This record gives sequence, structure tokens and C-alpha cells, in this order.
Amino acid sequence: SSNEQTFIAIKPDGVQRGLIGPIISRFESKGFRMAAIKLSQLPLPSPEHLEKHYSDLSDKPFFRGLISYMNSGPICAMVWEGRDAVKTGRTLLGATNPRDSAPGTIRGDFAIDVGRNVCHGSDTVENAQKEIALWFKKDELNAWKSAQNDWIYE
Ligand code: YYY
Ligand code: MG
Repeated sequence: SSNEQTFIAIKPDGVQRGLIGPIISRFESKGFRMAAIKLSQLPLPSPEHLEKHYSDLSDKPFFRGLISYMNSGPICAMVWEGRDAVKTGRTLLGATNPRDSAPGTIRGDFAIDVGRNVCHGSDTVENAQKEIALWFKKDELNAWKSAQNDWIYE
């Protein structure tokens, strides 16, 4: 549906490198609507919160490093909305390892190392809903209709 939501987070390296604006621009100019945004602050993120966010990866050898990297500074957490927002959001991000991400994608254009890949995006609609619930309270989500809606959707 055109109300599908995905969770997008600019990781600490992306925030430190001044990429909040450029990354938001990719989603905005694509035609998606921003439904929520915040810069994390204590108690978010905390190692416990990030371990929940990445709970499916807890067996991986890179898990501890991933948690300490994600906990190394503010994260810009967002919800973006629009038709196929989850799948298209992943396309805008590019492959997990920036070595394999095509030019024109966020990771392809802004990152080199898989452990510093600047941006997170939900991989399924189900995980998007879980991640949105983990990072945002219901009243932080903003339902609005873009004035451009009928110029974006047929
Ligand atoms: O969803 P995505 O972020 O593209 O990849 P995941 O397989 O969920 O891994 C999450 C996160 O972990 C990835 O963005 C970078 C990091 N990571 C890593 O540091 N080394 C790997 N070999 C694989 C993933
Ligand atoms: Mg993932």
C-alpha cells in the first residue's frame, strides 16, 4: 500500500560525517513522506536497546563490534512512508557491504567499509513494524498527506 512504513536510521558515522541532510534528501526526493524523526539521546540508544534492534544477529562474530559502533554517538532515527517503502528503501541504501553497493545508492556513494556503512533500513515489512515500535512511541508518528501526493502517485 502507499502507506507502507519503513524504519531508516542514520548510524553514528553518518551523523558524524554530516550525511543526515544528503540521506534525508534521497528519501524525500524519491517521493516518500517522513512520518517521524529524532536524534537518539540517552536512554536511547543504549547497548540493551541496540542488542534488541539487532537481536537476529547476536550469534555473528561481528555482533559486539556492531553494538559498540552503533552506541558510539547519536543515531538519526526515522520512519519513511510510501508505496513499497521497505523494499525501495533497501534499494536506495544499496548492498550491505559498500564494496558491492552500486553507485547512486547511499552506501555506494558514501561508504567503503561494511562496519561503517552509514545507514540502516528495515529488510521486511514485519521487521519494519517491530523496529518502528522499538524506536518510536505511537504519538511520535505523524500521519499527513503530502501536497505532492497526486503528482507522485497515478
Ligand atoms: O540489513 P543490513 O544492514 O544491510 O545488513 P545485516 O545483515 O542486517 O547486518 C547489520 C549490520 O551489521 C550491517 O549493516 C553492517 C554490520 N555487518 C558487519 O559489520 N559485518 C558483516 N559481515 C555483516 C554485517
Ligand atoms: Mg538487517
